[in-house]
Amino acid sequence: MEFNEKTYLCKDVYTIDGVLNFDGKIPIDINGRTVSFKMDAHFSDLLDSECFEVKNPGLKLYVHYDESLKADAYYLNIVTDNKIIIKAVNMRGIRYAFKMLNDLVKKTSTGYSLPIILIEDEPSFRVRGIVEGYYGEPWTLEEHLEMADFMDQYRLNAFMYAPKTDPYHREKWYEPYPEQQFQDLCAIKDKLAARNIDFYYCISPGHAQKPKDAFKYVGDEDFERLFLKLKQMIDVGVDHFGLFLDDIDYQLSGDNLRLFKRPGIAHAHICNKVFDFLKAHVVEPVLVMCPTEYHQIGATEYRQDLKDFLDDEIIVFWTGDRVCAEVITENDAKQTAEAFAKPIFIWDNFPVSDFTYGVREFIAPIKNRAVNLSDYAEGYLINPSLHYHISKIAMITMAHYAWNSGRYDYTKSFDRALKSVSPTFASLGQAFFDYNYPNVLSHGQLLIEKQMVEKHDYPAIKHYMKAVADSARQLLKLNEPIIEELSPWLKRVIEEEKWVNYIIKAEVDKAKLLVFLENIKFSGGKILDYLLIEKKILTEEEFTKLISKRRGGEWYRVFEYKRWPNH
Ligand code: LOG
Repeated sequence: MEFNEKTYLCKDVYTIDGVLNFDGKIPIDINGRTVSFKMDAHFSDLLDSECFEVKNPGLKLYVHYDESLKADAYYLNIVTDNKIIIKAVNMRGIRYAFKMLNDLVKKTSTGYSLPIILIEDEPSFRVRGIVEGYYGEPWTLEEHLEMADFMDQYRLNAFMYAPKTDPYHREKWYEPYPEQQFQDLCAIKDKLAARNIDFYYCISPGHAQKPKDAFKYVGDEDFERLFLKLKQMIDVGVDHFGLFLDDIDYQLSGDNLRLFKRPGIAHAHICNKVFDFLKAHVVEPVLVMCPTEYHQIGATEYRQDLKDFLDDEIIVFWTGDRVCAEVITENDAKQTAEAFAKPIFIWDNFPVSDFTYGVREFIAPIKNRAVNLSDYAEGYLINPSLHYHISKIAMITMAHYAWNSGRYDYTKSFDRALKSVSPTFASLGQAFFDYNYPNVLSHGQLLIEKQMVEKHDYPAIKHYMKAVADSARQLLKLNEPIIEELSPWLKRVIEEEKWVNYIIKAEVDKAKLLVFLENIKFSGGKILDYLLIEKKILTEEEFTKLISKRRGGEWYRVFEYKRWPNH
């Protein structure tokens, strides 16, 4: 057996090309006395009842506690003499081992079979997950509940609830959640807990419209309001927290300035005080803070203050260079980890699309992250877009990277992510996905598109755009939630093909074109933009207003333009 669908991201897999065959379901005997995870005796619930049945006699299954393993790692050995041995150090590791065991089963003509195999698997990043930290409507309750299963499937173990537009997270941080919203959060937390996924309750108290409303680091008044809010969550069992101080005006004034002098000192103070409060109420609480300076590389005065004054156990977020990092190199991570001298988590701003104001959605894999970032960062989380189903594509790829950065292959991972919707979705959509691909991490096919226009290769352009529009038309016929989210972009490229053809035939009705360009959905492809420039169809002002402004500046492009300017 080679690395297949199931095992391709495992750290080490050993097989001897043999299989154990069973007539009917695979009988499993979970031997109580060898289970050293006695407190979690419900392992049979983790077996796929389609293909396994718990009975004696059967394959003897041993589950051992092994403290030499990393958190979430597992060891799964299926051996010839009817034994299955699982080792792990925590419940998640066991969970992943059982999942792999289920995945390894093959249906045969008379029953099921299992390969003779040894898997030693462990994650690159200790913490892997989602930080729902974008500007825009939070995902719905249904989406959050489905997300728990999704995260379980892809071995993501941390979910941070922090949508900027949830008023109780940021704007009205001091007001307790209304009953219904609180119940919804509890439902999300409970479902995640049932799948051994940590729910982080995050709060962003630094945001204020006017300086007079700024958080009062001096005195107890604001701390009491903050603690009351945290207590609401502590009381229902939450033990992971986030204190987010990103995107705030961090200049101190009044008493805050007099007492604390610099924002880094004030921020260390609020975090330490919150952490002390948590420690007084929760067993082993976890606190992650997002500093205001989250995207620089290396040391700054503010970071030096966090290094000097922040409790060493508080974890610090970093987004990589320039918010949406086109590239995160080992050196960037090393310098930043040293600057904080605290454990760091990476907040990867992909596939978040809030900065495009609804213009773009990104369907592309995570790439350009050094293979050994986990040497410097303990956690790797991504900030998705407000479209849950669209975000799942990039999230699958990030889950692959976070589990095994060394074996991560973004092309392969992207292909698998697209196929996770359905193989039909992946194949019918190919031309559309290629066209839409350009994003903060990649130019996609833009160079090819530009060359086609420069060479006036109109047959090639027509052929290219027809494939894109056909692909979009096919996708629109599918009945998937992701299609509903994508449909404005699919419809846009279908129309775009028409305009490309009008331009090639020199049959442009400019008034109608201007109406069409009022549509603010843009794909990544730029054939139409290039043709509009080439044929001088729009005035400069029109082009700026209708196209460039909406597409936005390419401020995140650090790779060619900023970091290596001489290339
Ligand atoms: C915000 C984030 C937003 C993202 C992308 C962080 C730490 N904070 O520039 O809420 O979704 O950029 O627009 C951000 O990234 N600030």
